[in-house]
Amino acid sequence: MNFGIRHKTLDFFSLTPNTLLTPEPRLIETLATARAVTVLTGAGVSAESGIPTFRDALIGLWAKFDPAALATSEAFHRDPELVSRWYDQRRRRTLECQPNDAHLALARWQKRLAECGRQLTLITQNVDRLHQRAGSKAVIELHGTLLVWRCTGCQTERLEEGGPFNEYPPACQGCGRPRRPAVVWFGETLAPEAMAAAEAAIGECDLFVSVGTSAVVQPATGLIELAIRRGAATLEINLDPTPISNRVDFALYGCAGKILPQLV
Ligand code: BV8
Ligand code: ZN
Repeated sequence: MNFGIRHKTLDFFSLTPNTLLTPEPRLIETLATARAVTVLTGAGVSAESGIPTFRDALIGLWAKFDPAALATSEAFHRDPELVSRWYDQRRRRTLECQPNDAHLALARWQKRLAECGRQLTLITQNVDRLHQRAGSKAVIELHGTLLVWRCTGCQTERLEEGGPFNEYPPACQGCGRPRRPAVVWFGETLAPEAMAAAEAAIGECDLFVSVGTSAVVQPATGLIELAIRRGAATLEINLDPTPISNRVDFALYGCAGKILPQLV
């Protein structure tokens, strides 16, 4: 669906609880008629659940580390205890958090579209599984998840939803080798099946929505470029403008937890 010249509604406003969203009629029309919606989320969609965005993921004692430096297999091999402690602290914090109104609105939207023979595919860069806990189905996790840990030896994976490990890094019960979080580190390639599913969803959507991402990390950001090139209608919902803000058809700025429930 192409609107000829790309209209840009840069509504810079911060939604307070009682501010009603007044998006332009063409956005309402696009939302109401879209047959196949593909949504890509980033850390900003989990911010209102109390999970720091990736840029702020280093709070307290981690403040002295650069996240991209810790989120690498080199860092894990250099200091497996430090890196596994950082990830386990994020895992346990994630388990204490609840899905917020943005997660719940996306799950409701997906359910509502399915009930009338349309579809919403959710692709996430997040590793917290809050979309799934909010009820979203068939979530494509581009960067894996903190909640599954994988043996570096026999590759056995196990869902970890309990308390702290008794040693760092935790050892594999089968072969004794160290286990790591089943996330995609910087410098590691994304799971081919996740990328293929994401590219297919972008290929068939008539509306693409980017929510809560700084649109910097590759190849996830490449998916946004693909949606723009394909001519799907494109909407960005974010706290701040990003490198894609002047290329999308519609842009709404504010908290996803306030904007999404009103849109849906
Ligand atoms: C790869 C798991 C092949 C780990 C993560 C091409 C060009 C340039 C660089 C590269 C390139 N190709 C590869 C690279 C290198 C690298 C990369 O992209 N670097 C970046 C920094 C430039 N990519 C890779 O290494 C990828 N692998 O391509 O393999 C290869 C290999 C080697 C060399 C070349 C190619 C792997 C990338 C995956 C890394 N793993 N996560 C972990 O979590 O610890 S990514 C990690 O960062 C997070 O998962 C998250 O996805 C990402 C951060 O991005 P965002 O989600 O956008 O979060 P961010 O904090 O940045 O932004 C939050 C946004 O929300 C903000 O804009 C804010 O305004 C907004 N917000 C805040 N609150 C709210 C809100 N919005 C709405 N409401 C709110 N309340
Ligand atoms: Zn093992």
